[in-house]
Amino acid sequence: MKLMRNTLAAAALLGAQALLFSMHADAAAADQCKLEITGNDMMQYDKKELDVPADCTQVTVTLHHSGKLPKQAMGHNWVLVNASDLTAVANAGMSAGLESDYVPSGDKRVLAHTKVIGGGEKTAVTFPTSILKKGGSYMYLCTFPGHNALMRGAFKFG
Ligand SMILES: [Cu+2]
Repeated sequence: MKLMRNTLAAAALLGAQALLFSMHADAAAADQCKLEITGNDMMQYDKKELDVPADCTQVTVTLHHSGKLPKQAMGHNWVLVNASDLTAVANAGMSAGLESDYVPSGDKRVLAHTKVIGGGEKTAVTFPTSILKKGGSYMYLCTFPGHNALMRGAFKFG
């Protein structure tokens, strides 16, 4: 019994150390690994490119909607894809509908995505950079029907 208690205590201690270590590691480049982008009522993102440094282990993208229109009329999301998949994902998203955030469920071409938001709202997505290749050619887009023609940009990692 005593042995088991000691083992548990040691495991808890190791866990705490691992947590502290990972918090510290994340803090090192935290700011550059957290990106912000805003969509508006004019069907535009405020950025044409997002850059993530190679030493980020994970990325958080926060999407803001600075407009006033509801998500049924001018909803925006943020969807990350390989550049070559952009049109296919935009088309598949259109069929998926608003209830699925215009993202086909289980679609492997979708690397990361937020939900759809309307004016005045914000949302975020966090994903590991282990799904990305350094120097790979990625793009982000809004998959609300018709928006990707204007709402797209380059996503660079490393
Ligand atoms: Cu949009």
